[in-house]
Amino acid sequence: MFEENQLAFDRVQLLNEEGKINNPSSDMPISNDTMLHMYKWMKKARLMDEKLLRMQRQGRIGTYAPLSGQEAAQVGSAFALEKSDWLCPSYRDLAACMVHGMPFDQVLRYVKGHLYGSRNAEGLRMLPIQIIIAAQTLHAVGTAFAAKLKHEHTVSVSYFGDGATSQGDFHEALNFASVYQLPVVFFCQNNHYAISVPRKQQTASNTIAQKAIAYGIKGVQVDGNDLVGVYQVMKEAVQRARNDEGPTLIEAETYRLGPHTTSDDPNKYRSKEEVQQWMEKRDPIIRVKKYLISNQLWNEDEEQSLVASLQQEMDIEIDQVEKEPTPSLAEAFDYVYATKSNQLVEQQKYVTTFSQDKGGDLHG
Ligand SMILES: Cc1ncc(C[n+]2csc(CCOP(=O)(O)OP(=O)(O)O)c2C)c(N)n1
Repeated sequence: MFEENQLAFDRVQLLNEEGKINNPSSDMPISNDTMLHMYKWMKKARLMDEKLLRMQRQGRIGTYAPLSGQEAAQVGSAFALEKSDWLCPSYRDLAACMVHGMPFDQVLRYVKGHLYGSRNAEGLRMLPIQIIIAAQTLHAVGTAFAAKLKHEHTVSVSYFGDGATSQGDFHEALNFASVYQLPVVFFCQNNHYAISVPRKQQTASNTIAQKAIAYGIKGVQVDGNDLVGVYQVMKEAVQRARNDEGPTLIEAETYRLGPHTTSDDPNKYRSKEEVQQWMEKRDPIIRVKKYLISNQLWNEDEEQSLVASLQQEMDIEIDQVEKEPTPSLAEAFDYVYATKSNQLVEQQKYVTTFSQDKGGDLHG
């Protein structure tokens, strides 16, 4: 008979809230240079998030799902991947997508709802950003299964939230990956809410990591706001997968500072005090900055010039993407299937004729 307390998990944390390493005598898994590089990515992600939120309010992009608060989880984990690994993201994982190689101008097309916003550059091993909750857990299993059959040493990573663990897809994915010992890392960002449903109402299990036990795979719980801890557990999980030692479920405990999307008001389902606590004490960016400053690797002048140059870079790219012409409606039929069905050919013909009747303008 299993008791709940037999499933206790140690929560990995290397860099604490004060920006100090918990066990300074142990080897740091990241060099100082890499840490600074990762910090710049986290900063870029935060600034991008704030910018996109403002752009949504101005009606320049569509519904947006902010990632602020989850930068350590996304940047730390994506840094542990090789470019040849597969990334299967959800709508909130734009920082992980960018670290893996999605350029900012493509992020802009995606958030604008541009027809080609989900078309990845040649060679980028990233599946289209998933809105259907937990579907990407199965997609990662699919790419990992293919890699195994082809004897490729690539790993597939699925990014999803705590809410996704209530979907059947999640359980099917863990089961299949475990039975076939596939090279997959299931990376759950437990940000404590699925829209307005709190983690406690999502599952009665003590942790999400413990769900791994039922599937016979390794489970790890990590402080998701600790860049160094996340990197370390992810690196180990990726290595295990690459060595044919099977899948891992990682629970990165983090917090979404903003709304679920630009369509909801989080004040309706959580207290200001709770948010404030996470912002002041556990912000993943502040913690890394403290570490860098106290180790003389960074200072306020450098911070200011980084912010200014990132803002400028983003503004230039936003301006360019906003000037791009809107694709025609007829093009929307071109990439649905490799070979168009008769019905699609017909519809495309109709749309093209209709648009010519209207002088090429379908929007007027
Ligand atoms: C299959 C499916 N059911 C419901 C929805 C509606 N929906 C959109 S986001 C969301 C909550 C997801 O929460 P979680 O998995 O914790 O991810 P988070 O948004 O916190 O990153 C739901 C239920 C959906 N997109 N897909």
